[in-house]
Amino acid sequence: MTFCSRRQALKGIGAATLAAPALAHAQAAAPSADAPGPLTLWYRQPAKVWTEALAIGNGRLGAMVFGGVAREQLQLNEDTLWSGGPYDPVNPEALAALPDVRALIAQGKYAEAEAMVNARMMGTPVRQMSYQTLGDLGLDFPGLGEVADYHRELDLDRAVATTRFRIGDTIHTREVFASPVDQVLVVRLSAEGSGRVDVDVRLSTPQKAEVKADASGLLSMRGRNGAQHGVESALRFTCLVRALPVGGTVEPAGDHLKVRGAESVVLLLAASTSFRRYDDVSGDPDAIAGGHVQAAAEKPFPRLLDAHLASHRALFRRVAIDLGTTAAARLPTDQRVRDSEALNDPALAALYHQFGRYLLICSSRPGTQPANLQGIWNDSLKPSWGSKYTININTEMNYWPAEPTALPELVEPLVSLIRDIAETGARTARTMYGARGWMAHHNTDLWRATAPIDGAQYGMWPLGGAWLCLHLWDHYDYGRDRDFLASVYPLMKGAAEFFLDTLVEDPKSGYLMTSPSLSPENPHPHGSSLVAGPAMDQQILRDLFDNCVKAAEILGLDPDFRAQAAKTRARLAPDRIGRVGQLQEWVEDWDMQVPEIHHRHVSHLYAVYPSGQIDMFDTPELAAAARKSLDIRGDEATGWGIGWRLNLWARLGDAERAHLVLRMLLRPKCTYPNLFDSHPPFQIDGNFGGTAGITEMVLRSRRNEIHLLPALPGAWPKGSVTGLRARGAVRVDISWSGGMLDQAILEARMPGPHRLRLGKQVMEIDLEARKPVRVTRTGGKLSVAPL
Ligand code: FUC
Repeated sequence: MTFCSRRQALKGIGAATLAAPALAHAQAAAPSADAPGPLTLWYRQPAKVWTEALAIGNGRLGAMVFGGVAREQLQLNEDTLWSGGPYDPVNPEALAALPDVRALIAQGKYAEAEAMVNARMMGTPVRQMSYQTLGDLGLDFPGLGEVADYHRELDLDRAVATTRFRIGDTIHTREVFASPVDQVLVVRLSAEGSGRVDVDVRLSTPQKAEVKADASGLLSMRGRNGAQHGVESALRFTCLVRALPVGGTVEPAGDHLKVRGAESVVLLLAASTSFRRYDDVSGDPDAIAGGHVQAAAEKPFPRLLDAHLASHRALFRRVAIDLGTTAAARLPTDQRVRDSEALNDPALAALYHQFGRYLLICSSRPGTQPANLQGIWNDSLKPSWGSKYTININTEMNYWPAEPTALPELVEPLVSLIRDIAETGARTARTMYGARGWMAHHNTDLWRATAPIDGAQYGMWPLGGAWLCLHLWDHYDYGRDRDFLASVYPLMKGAAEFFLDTLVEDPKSGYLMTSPSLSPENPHPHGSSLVAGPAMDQQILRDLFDNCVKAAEILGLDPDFRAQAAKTRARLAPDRIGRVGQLQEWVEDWDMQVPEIHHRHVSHLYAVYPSGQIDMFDTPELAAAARKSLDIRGDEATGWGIGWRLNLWARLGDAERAHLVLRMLLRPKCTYPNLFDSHPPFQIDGNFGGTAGITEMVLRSRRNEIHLLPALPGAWPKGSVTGLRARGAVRVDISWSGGMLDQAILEARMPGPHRLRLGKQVMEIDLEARKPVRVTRTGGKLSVAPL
């Protein structure tokens, strides 16, 4: 059952009968026998604030659905509506300053180096553009009577938000979805009983725009984006709404549409901007939005819904997860979050896992923009951190769940972004550093800006593009599509070439190092963040050079470059263990003297996760040092910081600590009633980090090793997961009980050798293509047999 049936609604899901305005003080939530299934977020009152509203999206169009009764609000987004227009922020003065900055760093004059970077190397402007709201669809329902049996929900399996309530003998149902097939938001308002749907349909926006309803019954909002930080406005946008009533009338009323006396009405909303590429804003938003509305209007509602469901489920249903169910699962979602520290609610972790997958499906589909700091959901013109792409952790974290939770297609927008910044970043590499290849600093935006921003202590970090390249390799490694690898290899090579040209030799050790750089965004004890060769840089570069060498070998290309990459990799500084046994964040052993010992970033632990360079089995001393560093840093952090810690504890094999940290992530401090991750305010990376971390607790895939149940906590004694992916194109299903493996099914798309690990047992196996095997424990021993 996906939402309460009509009969249940009439019986009364909630006990109280409430006048619409009184809904804000909804009844206390008791467990409900009629609670929807495990993949549904549900509530007994409308959203009062944005972080209670429910997110829908088709990758490009997004809406936050409030579920109001007399006034429904859908806050709208279109993923290319950002401020500004094409611009190049690279500061041509930077190249001349570079040797001086490097010299100051080499002399340990970090504060002076930072001042010089701020004065001579930062981007112009020193900020990037912001992702912005499109506005709101407002639905006013005049003359509604007393409301009973209110229920609203978001069914993750259908990607439909539904609000349902009774007035007298009439059940009012409002369904909203964002179709990835028809590129429209679809709203169906219906009344079953003697009542009818009367609604005034409005569009509004804080952008500069004009709204009007024409004689044909089309409501339109046309406007321009705003200028920001001296970058002029260059985008036009159009949002259109057509109302299609059954058994009623629709007529224009100046700036809105009036629907009266309908049994039901379908609203189709389309939106577009003139954005085509980061350097091309010549699109025709009227033609695009008009085309979408017109095409959708020719299809009856069931056809629109069926196409939407099929497209969504083709992705969403690839993975199922069951971590156990307790009575808490029958509570409304807001109460489960509110009481999560007291409740034993493993099903909330499973719901959170699937919610992350849902959010990725809704915010990143082939052809759309990648999921930004808020996915696609943002109600502001000036969101925190511009709701852009912070590539010193946040954008990468967004995509951590994509490969292991079987959503590889959704990485396409990130790959496209990397292609774009390889172009803009080639200019930055040349102009700022006099180097070949391409690079990006710690942020980018719709216009693919790659210069350092925000101030030296955050922005002077040249590894943003290099880290993103890990996702190119991982996409290949999980799927083993050689053509894909061939298509992205030039991007990886270009990223590596930049460092071949810019690494400097440390006069003391002879190691090659990045300079200037920093360990994001952690100030060290010498009055600055700037340094040469922080640990994370070396770790990212080891991955980049290794992956370039492997890719070139697979593709049979570039023997000279391969040799040079391998030689350079060997000259990078190794990871070091410091005086309290911690993994050093910098070349110097400064970790215990930093101003912020509990800093939210854990950059030097990149080597543990997402990379696998440091590992309990292959490098136990370094893994112990990483553990020490994580302990020193502490588990408390902002949402994404906790999300990263969750993955790290799982990788380090500490199931109970990982579970503790997951519970911290699910607290109201980090999770809003609508399950959005709090920074605060909202930042989506923690959601994705949470999904990746829960996955990491049950399946670990590193090199050719498949580690079953690597960090299974006592709180999840029985459960199952199906459809996960391991490296080497392997599908993995696992079920367990009493905290022990019952069975795992492995099915590879490519033949290949794998190492299977469960507890202390290790087994080498060869998987044949499309010949699934069953893994069991018999007499305490692993055994593998054809299925
Ligand atoms: C990084 C983090 C901040 C925030 C921002 C968007 O700079 O340090 O906490 O998440 O990105």
